[in-house]
Amino acid sequence: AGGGGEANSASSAAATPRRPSPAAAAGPSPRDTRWGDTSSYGAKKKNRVFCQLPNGDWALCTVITTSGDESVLKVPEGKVLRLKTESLQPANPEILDGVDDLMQLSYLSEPSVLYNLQYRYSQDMIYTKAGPVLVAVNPFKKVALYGNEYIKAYRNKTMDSPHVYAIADSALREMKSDEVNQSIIISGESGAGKTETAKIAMQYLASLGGGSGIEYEILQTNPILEAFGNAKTLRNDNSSRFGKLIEIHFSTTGRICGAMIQTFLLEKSRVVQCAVGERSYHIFYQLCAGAPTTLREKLNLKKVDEYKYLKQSCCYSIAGVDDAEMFRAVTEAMNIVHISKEDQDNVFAMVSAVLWLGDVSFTIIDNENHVEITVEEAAETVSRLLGCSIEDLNLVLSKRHMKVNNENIVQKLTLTQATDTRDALAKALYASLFEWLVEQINKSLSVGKRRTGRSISILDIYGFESFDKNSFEQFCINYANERLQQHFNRHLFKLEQEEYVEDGIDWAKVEFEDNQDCLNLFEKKPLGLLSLLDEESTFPNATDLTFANKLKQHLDTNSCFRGERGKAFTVRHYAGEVAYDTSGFLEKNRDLLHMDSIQFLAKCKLSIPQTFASKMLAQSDNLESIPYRPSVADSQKLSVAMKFKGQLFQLMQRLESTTPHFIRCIKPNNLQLPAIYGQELVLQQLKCCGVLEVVRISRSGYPTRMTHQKFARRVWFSSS
Ligand code: AD9
Ligand code: MG
Repeated sequence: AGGGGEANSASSAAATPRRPSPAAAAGPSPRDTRWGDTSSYGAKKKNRVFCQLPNGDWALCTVITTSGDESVLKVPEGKVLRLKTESLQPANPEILDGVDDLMQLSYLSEPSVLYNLQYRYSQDMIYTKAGPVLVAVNPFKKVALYGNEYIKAYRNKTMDSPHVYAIADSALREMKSDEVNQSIIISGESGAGKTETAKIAMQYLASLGGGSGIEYEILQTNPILEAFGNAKTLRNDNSSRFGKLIEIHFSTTGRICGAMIQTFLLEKSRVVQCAVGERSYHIFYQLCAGAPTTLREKLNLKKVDEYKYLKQSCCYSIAGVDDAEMFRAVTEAMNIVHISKEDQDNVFAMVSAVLWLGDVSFTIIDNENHVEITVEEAAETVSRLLGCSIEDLNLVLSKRHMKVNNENIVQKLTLTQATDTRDALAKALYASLFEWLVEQINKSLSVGKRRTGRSISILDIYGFESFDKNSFEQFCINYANERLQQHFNRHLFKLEQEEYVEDGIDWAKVEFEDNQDCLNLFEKKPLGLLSLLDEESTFPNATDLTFANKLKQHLDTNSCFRGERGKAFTVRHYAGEVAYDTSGFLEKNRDLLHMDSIQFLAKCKLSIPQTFASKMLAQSDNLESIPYRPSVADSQKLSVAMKFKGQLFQLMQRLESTTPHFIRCIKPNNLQLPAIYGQELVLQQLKCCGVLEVVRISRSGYPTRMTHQKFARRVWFSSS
């Protein structure tokens, strides 16, 4: 660790004028506490140590005797163990048990960090500081830490233990005092608690900055976006299938005056395809369960287990969730954000149309497997709901217009092609609906002329993902996480250390994992993952295999890349290696909606898809200019990966101009159950999100810095 032990602890004590911490009371100055430093154990003959149990967990135990290189230990359940002394890790003195900032620990080893978090977790103290970062361990149960009393206590500073409220409060204060926009960046694995944490932060801001009434509207956007963008997955019963940035705007007097929401990469495929045990988007189930009789009849709703799209995953309900009740909450929220009754009817017509579209079946009409739609209840309902003729529906699903050698031809579709077209249409309908909803919400929350330019943004975006099988979605998500990790690194490590050097502070550099190489692997032109993917996506004859081979050919010397057998490749991410299977990469990246489908939607009477398609058509003037996509709109020229990259760059730019506050959510078990703390799982997440590094570097650094001007201004304000 760095050299500035004593000076640093002094500076941090001065910077945080809070009640004396257990660490300060205990006295020991946090000197050299390198990882795995066991030397001090033998030297100081501490009898409180951590030993590793056969299952790999660390346990706090007491040394009974030490002879030679072995020690006899008493482990928690009273059992006695004999272990090599060198395998033991010194534990902190009892007085440091459960300190609220990991920086206060004398021994900063992995077991002591794990133990401290676990100690707090077992007492429902789910929040802990790790230097400047807030760590939140998901309790998977109601904890008595929220509500008006707590909000008041944090506002009045009568409470100062780590909390999302405290983070939101600093953001608010710093926004006002420094006149700089703020951001709260929440990350963590699926199910770690990001969305809940974001809502808790929003509640605090709404409560402090409220008054105009718009804060209530802002809070009500949550149930709407969750209904349409969240789903039950194997990891989380309420998993967000999109990334979200909400920018909350404040007036000069510090009142909330509006908000703007940006969403990232909704997982469209879920609408038509969903793994066993998971569900599609909540709204499908909510509508079927909760629609009042008249609506039910109008939309010809069936039971959820009667729709093909919903049936495939054999999962219809979520323990403890009443979909009918949720439906009422969602419609109420829509009322509050001024989505008119008529628009709501259109929204639900689309939801029902998507479900029925999945049930549209085909009849084979010749021996080449060409098809026509079967005219029955499904097709009839879809055409009625969308406001199109059965003939048009049949045409769009069974034929395709192509231009070959400058001649227009009509191609008949085979069963597979027709089914794919149908599913693509369902996905496009749903995606346009989601986009439309976000647009409406933004209109309703728009700041307009009230804008003062001051804002707090909250980012709730999917964390790093590494599964047995990783596809295009994980590829994009993990790329986003590399970008965010760099932002985190830059703020907490790089900029900080560069500043010390600039200020001429005697400073031993602390090493941290820089992920620039991995980002280069993704972003370099023309030989980076994204460029190569795009290039390959433009070749009509390219396949996922030719893409994989291309990667291997150009990137095999890159230290962050490894070609695998067949269609796979591995990327060395900051959070670990991930093997991607390129199956479906090209198609998902192109994400084409055929021109016929766009024209079909533009002709429909239902307004949401109609407007969406007309917009796409308006943007596409020169179709011939895209040789590899004979019949798509220009607006689709940009591939999914490139669009996403553009969004990310814009996001990073926006975040760069803010003061960031980081919250790292930790999932203590994969069972979504309270009171279970899996050390290995927690440790791996702490490593992934850089928490251990942050503690190490912050402790050996100078946690609070201010310009002279800012300092003077603060002192002047507080004394006047
Ligand atoms: V995903 O990437 O969207 O799949 P998140 O957003 O990280 O994921 P989420 O916020 O949805 O996770 O939390 C998962 C579940 O944990 C929630 O549905 C709650 O049941 C539970 N949770 C999370 N945070 C809290 C909390 N502070 N108090 C109580 C919580 N329960
Ligand atoms: Mg979420």
